[in-house]
Amino acid sequence: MKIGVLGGDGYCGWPTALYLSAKGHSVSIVDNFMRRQWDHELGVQTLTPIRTLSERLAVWNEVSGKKIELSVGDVTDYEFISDYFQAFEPDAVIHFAEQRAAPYSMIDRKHAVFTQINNITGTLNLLFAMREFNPQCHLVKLGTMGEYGTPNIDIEEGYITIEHNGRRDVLPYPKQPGSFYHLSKVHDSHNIMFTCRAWGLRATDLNQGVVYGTMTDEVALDEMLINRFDYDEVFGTVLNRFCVQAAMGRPLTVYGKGGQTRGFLDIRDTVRCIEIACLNPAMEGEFRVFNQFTEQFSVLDLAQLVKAAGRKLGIKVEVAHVADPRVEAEQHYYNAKHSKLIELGLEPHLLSDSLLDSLMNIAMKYRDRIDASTIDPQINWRNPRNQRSRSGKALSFAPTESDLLATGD
Ligand code: NAD
Ligand code: USQ
Repeated sequence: MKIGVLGGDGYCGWPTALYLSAKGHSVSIVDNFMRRQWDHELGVQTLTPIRTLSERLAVWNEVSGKKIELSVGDVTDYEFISDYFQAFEPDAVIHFAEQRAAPYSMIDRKHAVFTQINNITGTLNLLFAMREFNPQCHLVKLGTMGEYGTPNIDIEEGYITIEHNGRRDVLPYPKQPGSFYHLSKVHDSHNIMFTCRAWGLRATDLNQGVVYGTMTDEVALDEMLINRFDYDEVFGTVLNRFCVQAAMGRPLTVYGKGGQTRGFLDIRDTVRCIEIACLNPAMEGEFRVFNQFTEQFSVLDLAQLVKAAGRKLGIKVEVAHVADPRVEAEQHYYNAKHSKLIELGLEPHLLSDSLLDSLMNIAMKYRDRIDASTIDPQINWRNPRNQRSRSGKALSFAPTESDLLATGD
């Protein structure tokens, strides 16, 4: 298949591009390197020393004998994305290219506005480009389990059957997202669903849980292919953060009571799920939703698992309960369905002892690169105005001209 990987320089996109290329698909990456700029803006960096995208692509070409194309550009630029569709004519396009950190979207008004403009405009542009140039193309869109929030009933895969006043219908599952970032995904889902209905487009929304790990078979082929591994308060996801905190010998930052329960998956399952979605496309006019995770854990469960893994490596790990900077339920019911990808052939990599050991080993290996000042949570959901950076200076976010037009500044 000809597959476009939008956001192919990122944490999920890079290993996905390599995996699909290794499987013999013709892969083309789109990225505008915004994510590297956001790291500069916040003064944070990945634990693993990632190379420039052009260096990585040259090494992949050398070790695999396969070529991945690259188009540098912004998905929110309609001219760019239209040219891309006409030149590459993809069978499937995988859309990772969004601002994906909930804390980033909660810094202040500008970051909230930026996140929603970047994410929603990019997805809308894609939908229009598909309609105009390639209506048969299958959109594989990364959504998030966080779209559903934490309702006190089971979470279904996208739709729920409701009986009301003696009538019955299958309706989109209610959404109760917990940040401006998670809200952007809900808005995307609605736009995609509408265009499938109105224009007959085909799309799969992958409501992905929290991803952990960094290694895939392809990434492991050469140190220069190494993937990101974020651990800072903004882009670091919880299990990756806990492994780094354990390696530093500092107490694990469990927010609040730690009963927050989420779906999790190994990065190796992310890449496989994407392949499964591409190989089994949605039908014309269909808006399909898969819940993409393999196991659910509470934050406190994860902290205890990391503590046990540390003990095996001779590291004493303590668990701290820090005030929760987010507005979220700290104890709640959680039971989310996730059978559709398994039915299509996913064989999950579960969070076994050995996997946790290997995660801890990565954290130990790059321990010298850890910046301890980036760990503590400073972005507060309750007070998103007047936030200051760690240095005490105002955050140096540089909005683009279109942001300024859009926000009226
Ligand atoms: P990431 O930040 O590492 O990668 C995103 C990539 O998209 C970056 O390389 C960035 O430069 C690029 N990008 C962003 N906006 C762009 C634009 N307008 N034009 C072109 N490129 C742009 O994020 P990730 O962790 O790889 O996440 C990828 C997707 O998966 C996101 O949509 C995210 O919401 C979703 N997701 C991630 C996780 C997770 O745990 N990492 C979990 C669930 C869902
Ligand atoms: N948490 C802690 N301590 C920490 C960091 C996080 O207790 O040091 C808690 C958070 O309060 C939250 C949970 O862990 O309850 C998950 O937080 P996270 O930062 O790992 O994940 P989240 O903000 O939800 O976002 C990540 C990705 C996002 C994706 C989402 C999937 O950054 O792109 O959409 O996971 S989901 O959580 O299913 O919505």
